[in-house]
Amino acid sequence: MKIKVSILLYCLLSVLQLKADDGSRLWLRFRPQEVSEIPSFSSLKGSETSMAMMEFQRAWNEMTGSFLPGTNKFKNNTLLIGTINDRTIRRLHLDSELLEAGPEGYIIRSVRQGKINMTVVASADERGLLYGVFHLLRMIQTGRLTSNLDMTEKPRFDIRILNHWDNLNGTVERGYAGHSIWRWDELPRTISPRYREYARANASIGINATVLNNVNATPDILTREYLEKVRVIADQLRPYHIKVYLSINFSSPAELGRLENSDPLNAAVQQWWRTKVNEIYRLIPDFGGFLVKANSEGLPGPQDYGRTHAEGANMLADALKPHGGIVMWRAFVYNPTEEDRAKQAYSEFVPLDGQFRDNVIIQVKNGPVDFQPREPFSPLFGAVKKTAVMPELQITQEYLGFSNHLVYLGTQWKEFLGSNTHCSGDNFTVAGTTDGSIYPHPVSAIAGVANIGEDTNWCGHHFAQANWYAFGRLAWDHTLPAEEIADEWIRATFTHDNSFVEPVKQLMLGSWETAVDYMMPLGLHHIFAWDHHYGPEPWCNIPGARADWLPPYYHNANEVGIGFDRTVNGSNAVSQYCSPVKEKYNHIETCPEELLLWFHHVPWDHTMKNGRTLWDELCYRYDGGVQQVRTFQKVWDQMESYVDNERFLHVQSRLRIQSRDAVWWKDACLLYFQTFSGRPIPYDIERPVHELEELQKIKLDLKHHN
Ligand code: BDP
Repeated sequence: MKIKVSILLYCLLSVLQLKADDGSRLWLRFRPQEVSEIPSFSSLKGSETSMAMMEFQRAWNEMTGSFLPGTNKFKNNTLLIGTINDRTIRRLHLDSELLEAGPEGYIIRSVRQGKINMTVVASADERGLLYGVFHLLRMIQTGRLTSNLDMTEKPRFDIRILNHWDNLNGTVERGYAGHSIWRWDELPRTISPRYREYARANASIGINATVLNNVNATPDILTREYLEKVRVIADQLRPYHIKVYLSINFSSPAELGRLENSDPLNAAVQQWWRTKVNEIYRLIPDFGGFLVKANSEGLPGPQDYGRTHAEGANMLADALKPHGGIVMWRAFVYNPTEEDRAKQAYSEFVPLDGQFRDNVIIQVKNGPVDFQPREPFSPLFGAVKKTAVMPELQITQEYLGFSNHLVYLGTQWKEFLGSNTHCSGDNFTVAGTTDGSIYPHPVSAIAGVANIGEDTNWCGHHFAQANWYAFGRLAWDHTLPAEEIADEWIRATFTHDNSFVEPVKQLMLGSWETAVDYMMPLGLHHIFAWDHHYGPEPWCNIPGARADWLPPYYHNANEVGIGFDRTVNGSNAVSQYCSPVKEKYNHIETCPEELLLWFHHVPWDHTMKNGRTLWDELCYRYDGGVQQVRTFQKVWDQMESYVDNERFLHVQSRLRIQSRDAVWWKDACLLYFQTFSGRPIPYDIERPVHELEELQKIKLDLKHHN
């Protein structure tokens, strides 16, 4: 009877536990029922004050209700956590391996001393030790801890940085998870506990840097008042080894310093920056540097004074150099000229290669246009050789359904990072040309535009957390398969029960292609609604607006066909790629169908590889996307018993929105493009449920998202 009561109580408790999860703990969940198996560590040896040790004990406490006892005498199953400076670690003769792994690298190894088996986490530096401990914890969560561990890890990119597009008034540009986590109005006095939690979450996936404010920066961020606030945030993030960077406005000398201009060749301007940078480093000695959006989308820059991007970047680089700071200079530039927008960044930056200081990195978005659901890689990757280039990914889902749609981006980023540029050699992937392995530079980096806000679950959609996670994991090691990352994340975030893990993983892995299919299949791009970018508006035509901000510029639908001719007969954007990529994209027969309408204007009756006409294939792709989201709903509903109620219902309701939105996209695009193709929608696919005129009237008021 007693046993029965306790079993009942246990079941009740687990149900209650299942019910109570708001997602705020992200993937850092270590309660006994949340980890795969609690390891049989008997004691712990290491420096108690290190952050690595504290994190281990915090997790152990969550797992077992107590702390792992410290020891001076080794017992079987002792866990050793220490740096090269620890006597016990030194006795293991790992020095050369640890130095080789570098300050952020680490070793996790099972060692045997006499009759005693131990697990060792060791590093050359506290930073690596912390990453090593988080790796150990991940193995515990996901059931990968074994008794014959032998791994050495070090990050592929030196700087793994989040870009917050957060404004000083608390709004977040393209943010869909509530207000900014930086509470500028309360700082520096009030310190939100979220700052530490944010740093911890980032450190747990290897992120080591963050830009606090929007690339569309106001000069105010450099006032003393704001720098005092930045200092407090930096102090909060430092224990987790996260360095702070700031976006700056190029006109700051004129606007804040009241100088006559902000010309980078003006000695007074150069002096202003030097003084400002010195002030910053007095407050924040380990400050990382500046991120700069200049002469882009109306922002000021060196070209306002007839100077080049290199002259602008170098002026800032010179001011930062004595302190070890760097400049991340964005290549996201385009103007309403005759030149195809997709070509402009390359035309601007390739001729400047070699003119930048060695503490400047050019930050390039993954695609040549702008974070579209699918783009080919930007031709700047591989082409710029003498200057360091860093990829910029968008974690926040500006063009992928905000925080309403479930879209796992690990697959998109893998496609991009693995793209072969063929510049200078056969195996010159985007990842290889940026991580320092092919073109060595003093520093390598990768950035992700953050999807983090004040929402309890941090990212709006519970599954959007997976994209934050995947960014960190890929920045650490871009060779990790998207599938493995999804697997880890699901086990850590939800449960390690395979009946949940497998179907949910498949759903995640297919979710990006699904979104591409119901939004912009076959290389279509930039056909979303004006301004807020949510929902379809392929017809959008705002009188007086720049052509390259309007969808018809990109899809060019007419009676003949659809797509942007970027071949040698069209805008010739293909010429910016190295051979044989150039030829592959140029010929309609060899151009991957996923990018067909990106590079070609294709007749409606063009025969696709599967024998369908282009028009029919377009219809089947849109419909396929819709059907896939319906499948996601079915899969998710079957997962009810594995997930706490709160998260289950939340995801369920978002999938309903996604399903309705997918139909909206499909109907809008097919009914609109049908006005050009004049062909019927194949009769075996679902019929439209909207009228085109009705869809064209939709005007969402989503201004607050900008
Ligand atoms: C676009 C966004 C805009 C950003 C810009 C950028 O719509 O809000 O300011 O990119 O990256 O995608 O600078």
